[in-house]
Amino acid sequence: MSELNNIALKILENGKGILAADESTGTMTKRLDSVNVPSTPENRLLFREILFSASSMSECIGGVILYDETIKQVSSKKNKIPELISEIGSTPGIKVDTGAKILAGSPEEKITEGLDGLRERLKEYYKLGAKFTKWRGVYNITKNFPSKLSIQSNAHALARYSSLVQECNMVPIVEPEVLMDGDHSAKDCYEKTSEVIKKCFDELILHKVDLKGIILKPNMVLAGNKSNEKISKEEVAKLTLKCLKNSVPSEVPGIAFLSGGQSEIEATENLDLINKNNDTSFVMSYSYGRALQQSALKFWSKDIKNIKGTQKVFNHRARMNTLAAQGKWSKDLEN
Ligand code: 5MM
Repeated sequence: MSELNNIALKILENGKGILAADESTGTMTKRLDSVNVPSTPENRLLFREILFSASSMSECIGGVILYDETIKQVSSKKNKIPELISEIGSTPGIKVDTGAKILAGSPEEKITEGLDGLRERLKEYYKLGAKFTKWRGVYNITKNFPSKLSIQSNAHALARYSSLVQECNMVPIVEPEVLMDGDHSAKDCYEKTSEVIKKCFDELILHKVDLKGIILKPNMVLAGNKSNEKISKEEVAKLTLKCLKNSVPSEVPGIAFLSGGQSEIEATENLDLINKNNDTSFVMSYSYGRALQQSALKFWSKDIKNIKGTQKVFNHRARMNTLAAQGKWSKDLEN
């Protein structure tokens, strides 16, 4: 099992983070629609290949989470995408859940599906070159939610997924995302995130998952995006660290935050403050989707042939986040 621990540590070494490029076709289509680029398989590949061949990939991006479509595509230079990622010095990974669906028994909540046939799919992804995987559970905060049912059933699914992934010699990223949508307070987010993460680890342990061979991908502790509460960056870092210190077993080698709808700068600034104050044994890095890609996508959409320019925008964001993952970022570096 130490092999899995090595993979997890390598992905997050020296401030490296993860590029979450695993948008399903539906989500990627929304992203491309928002910048008026047609969502064709060719365009989805073109944008992603530009990122995967950028120079920051070898210094900053320890792992890339792919979607089923992308892991099977071939680059413009006729390289298989996982090979392109490995050759540049990063690690290919794959999203293996099949999405969040209505939770029977609590229809306003979601349960993530994809366990049926997972063992066989994992073998296929492993052969295609994947070294790690991702599964995301989602939870909403309202007066009555997340319910015990959603907390329990998503934790169970994350644990069954993780156990199957380790059986296939890959590192599972465990992503329980407590959404920032809503008017809840940071205190509510702190409490619910703690409860959700603790339940995940209860189930991971029950399913005999080797905690040294996983990466946890949690949300930061934030006030809801419709809340009037003004919480400082310092408070976000303090509450996030306190939450993780109290709910994550010390064997876990690494934590890679999702950005969850924060702006690019917010996601970098919060990560930096978390690291400047990190009094835990955990590596605290990033596994960002939107917060790594937004500006690059916007730039690219103006001229989809401008590869160098797009890579420059992406390289900057990746470098800023890698500095933040070491607590070495400052606002003046943005200019
Ligand atoms: C990249 O987006 C992933 C979800 O895609 P689908 O909704 O299409 O399945 C998502 O799981 C992502 O990996 C994480 O939420 C992190 O992304 P953000 O944008 O929150 O950093």
